[in-house]
This record gives sequence, C-alpha cells and structure tokens, in this order.
Amino acid sequence: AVRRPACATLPCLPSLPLLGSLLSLRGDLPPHLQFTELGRKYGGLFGLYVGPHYTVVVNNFRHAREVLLQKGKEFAGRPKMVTTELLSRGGKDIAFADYSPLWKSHRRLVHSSFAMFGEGTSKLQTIVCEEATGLCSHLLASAGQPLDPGPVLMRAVTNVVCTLVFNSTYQPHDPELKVVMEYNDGIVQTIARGGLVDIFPWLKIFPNKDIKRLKECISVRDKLLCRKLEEHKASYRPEDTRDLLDALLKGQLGSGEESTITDDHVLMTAAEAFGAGVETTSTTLLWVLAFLLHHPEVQERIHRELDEQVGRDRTPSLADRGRLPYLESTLCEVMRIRPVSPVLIPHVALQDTSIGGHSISKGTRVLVNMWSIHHDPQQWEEPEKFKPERFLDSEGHRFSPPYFLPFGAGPRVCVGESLAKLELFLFASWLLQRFTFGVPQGAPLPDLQGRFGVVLQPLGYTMSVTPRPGWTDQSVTT
Ligand code: HEM
Ligand code: PLO
Repeated sequence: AVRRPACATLPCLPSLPLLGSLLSLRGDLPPHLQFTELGRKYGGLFGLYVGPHYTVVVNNFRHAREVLLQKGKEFAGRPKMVTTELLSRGGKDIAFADYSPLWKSHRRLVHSSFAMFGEGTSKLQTIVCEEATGLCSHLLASAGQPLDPGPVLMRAVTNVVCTLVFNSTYQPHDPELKVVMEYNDGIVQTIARGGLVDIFPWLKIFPNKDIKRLKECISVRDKLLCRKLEEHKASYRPEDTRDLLDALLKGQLGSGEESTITDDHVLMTAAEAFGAGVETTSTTLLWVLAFLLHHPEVQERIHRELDEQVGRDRTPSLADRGRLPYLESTLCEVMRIRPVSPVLIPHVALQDTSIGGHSISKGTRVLVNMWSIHHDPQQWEEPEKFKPERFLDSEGHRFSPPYFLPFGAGPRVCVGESLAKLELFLFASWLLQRFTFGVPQGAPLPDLQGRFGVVLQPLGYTMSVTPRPGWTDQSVTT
C-alpha cells in the first residue's frame, strides 16, 4: 500500500501508511545532511512523508526565497509537534505558534520591546559589556589551564538574556542559576532527539521516559517563571518598562490586539526568549572558538585588525562594527558553515499555493534546508572550507550575499537577529582583543562535525587561554 504523493509533479520518497518515508531515511544522519544527500538523487525540491504528514524539502536558494520571502505569508504557519506543544502550552509562544492575528500582534510586541533595548539605546551594549568584563576576568583567572569554554560562555549569555527578560543577573554560584542550567539542559536533551522535525514517529524517538523528563523540566521552569511574573506584577509601573516582562504586561494592559494575550502567553514568551537567547548565542560562540582553534591564521588576522582599529587603550564598542570587517566576516562564515538551526523551524502552507510552479496544498509542511543552501557549490567557492574573506569585497568591505540566511527571512525571520548579532560582535571583539585561544598541550582539536539536537552544537572541547600583551593584569579587566 504505497501512498500516492500529495503533489503529483514533485519527486517523492516512497512512503507507507503510518511509517511515512521512514524506511527511505537513514537514522544515523541528522536531517540537514540527510536531505542534502537525498537532494542529489531527487533534486533540490522533493516530497516525503513524515508519518502521515506530507512534507516538502527545499534544498536550494531560489525556492527558499519563494517560500520565505516572496510567498512568506502563505508559508508562515507552523505544525503542531508533540514536544513543542508541551513546551509552549499549545503554541502560546512565538516560534511554535501557528499563524493567527493574535500571534502577529504578539510577535510585533516582542519585536518592538527587543528594539527598545537594542541599538537605539545603549542599554543593551552596557549589559553585554558588563557580562563580557566578567567573562574576561574569569578567562584570565583560568589562563594556563585547559578550559571547557561551554559553562562560562553559557553563564555570560544567560545573564544578558536574564537582564533583558527579567532585569536580573546571576552570580557564578547562585543556586537558581544551577536550576536554570539543569532544566534547560533537560529540555534541550529531550525536546528534539532527531531535530525539531519530528521526523520519526514520535513514540520511537520520544520514549515515555523522555517525555516524562521533559515534563518535569518544563514544570521546574514554569514554577520559576511564575514567581518572576508575580514579582513583576507587584512592582510594575507603567512609566518604567524595565524588561521584556514589563513590556508584555504593558501590552496586556493596553488597548491594542495584544491586550488579549493571556498570562500563559506572557510566561511562554519569556521562557522562549530565555531559551532561544541562551542556546543559540552560546552555541554560535562555541563554534567561533572551535573554528579559531583550527585556524590560528584567522585568529591572527582578527588580532591584527583589532590592534590597528581599536588598540589597547579602550574596549571595543558597537561603534567599531564598521571598522572590523574581518571579525564580522568571521562571525558570518561561522554562521554559514555551521548554522545553529540548519533546517530552520518547519513551516506550513496556510493556503493552496505553489513552489517553483509545483502546486502545494494547504497544510503541507515545508522544511527549508539552510545547510544545503549554505553549502551549495553553485553559490560558494569551496563551500566546505572555512574562509572568512568570502564575505569581503575587493575593497575589504563586508558584504552579505542574499543566499546567506542564518536567521531565516520573511514573516518568520528570527526576532532575536539584531540582538544576537550585537551580542556576538561584542563578546567576540572583547575576547579577541585580550586573549589568544589555542589547543592545550596534548589535547585534540575540537570536533567540527557537531551534534544535532534542537540546535547544531559542537561536541565539548578544551582550549587554552593566553592573555595578549598588555592584558595580563587582573586589574585591567575590571
Ligand atoms: C527563529 C536563528 C538568536 C528568538 C529563528 C529561526 C532561525 C533563527 C533560523 C527560524 C526561522 C524560520 O523558521 O524560518 C537564530 C540564530 C541566532 C538566534 C542563528 C543566534 C546566533 C535568537 C535570539 C532570540 C531568538 C537571541 C531571542 C532572544 C527567536 C524566536 C524565533 C526565532 C522567538 C521564532 C520566530 C517566529 O517563528 O516567528 N531563529 N536565532 N533567536 N528566533 Fe532566533
Ligand atoms: C532551547 C531550550 C529551552 O529550554 C527552550 C527553547 C526555547 C526556544 C527554542 C530553543 C529552546 C532552541 C532554539 C530555537 C528556540 C526558538 C527559535 C530557536 C528553536 C528549545 C531557533 C534557532 O530556531
């Protein structure tokens, strides 16, 4: 009983009822690599069945542009998935909520409150620089010993998001921070074993013990968030928006469409900003350091650029962004070669429409394989090579080609994009102004393949930290 594909003109993987195209998929490959490989046989655009759900995979830029930008609104839906429904109380967040007018105003509210903390004001910069200072003195204290950069980066990034969402920060040994790290870790490990794609029948991939652990972690998270929300309500003053929670409360009390968002929406949004803010940024920074350990010549060139453009007498600031094109290109190259979200979040067609002239019916799921777009040899010369200078033009200015889309594009583009870029720039420039990162004696180079869970992460590694001339004294870092 092989199923007839929903779209007659598109190639489709063989599919059985219930199992969908499972038998044609390889359990040992993460979805982005699997789809890239299948693309060689079926072409850049093909269909498959994820259990009962007809799903179209988009492997090339031309079709991705159609889905995300030209027909962005038609493809702005999200599927219901077992674990993300649990995570977001049935889609009361932004990322996993299906399209609706309420979602739209909810998203706009979140976006504008991020903008409020963003580049216009210097508040965000102050927050990040404060954490960068703390991070640098921690690194200086560990100079000479092998260091796992994961936990220290995680804490710095957590504190940035914490200030933004709750207007509070954690000291290194705060027990609440430990609780946050633990529940977050539990969610990351259970929410998306095979990626966010729910590609295998969920009972197979999410054994009950995982669902149980996920529920426990969510419940710990929710208790903590509820407490924060109650504290905020008690001290809320409309004239002083301290953070994202205040901005959401203000929206709730206002007269716009967003005034119908519930306390559940407020909680889920805070949880998501927190989760997204921490997981993506810290992972990207870990990839940056991993690639720099592999490419000391890139690190040297960044050092040179920093020495020439910033020097030692002051710390880098956002105003230096235009002056550090090579550093910025390195960050882009890292996000190209290892996008943290290689197949984005699944999209859904909200109406009957088409991709590349093939008709697509309402409800079809669409997976945009950003990995294959970022590794397409037709667009990128030697796509497997790490070459930051590919983002520089002949005059040394940075440029960003249209097929470089680490944050997605269109109505579902990442809401944290400018926040993330700002953080990456400030953390990277502060760290590299002061330190040289290397491989500890006898230790292996970091693995660059990574592991795909909810985001594409590098495996754990250790590095050595050496202060650069002029930065050896603890007193200069405070
Ligand atoms: C969505 C990338 C940081 C919040 C996304 C998507 C990508 C992405 C690819 C999915 C787009 C789609 O489905 O078409 C990244 C990268 C980051 C980053 C590469 C950092 C390097 C952040 C941060 C936040 C954030 C810091 C918030 C504080 C969100 C939210 C969505 C999202 C709420 C869902 C948007 C929607 O569905 O409408 N991000 N992100 N992200 N991101 Fe990010
Ligand atoms: C990370 C673990 C948190 O505990 C919960 C959470 C919320 C939002 C998710 C994030 C996790 C992973 C990265 C996601 C983000 C929304 C957008 C972002 C999926 C699961 C990306 C990169 O698409």
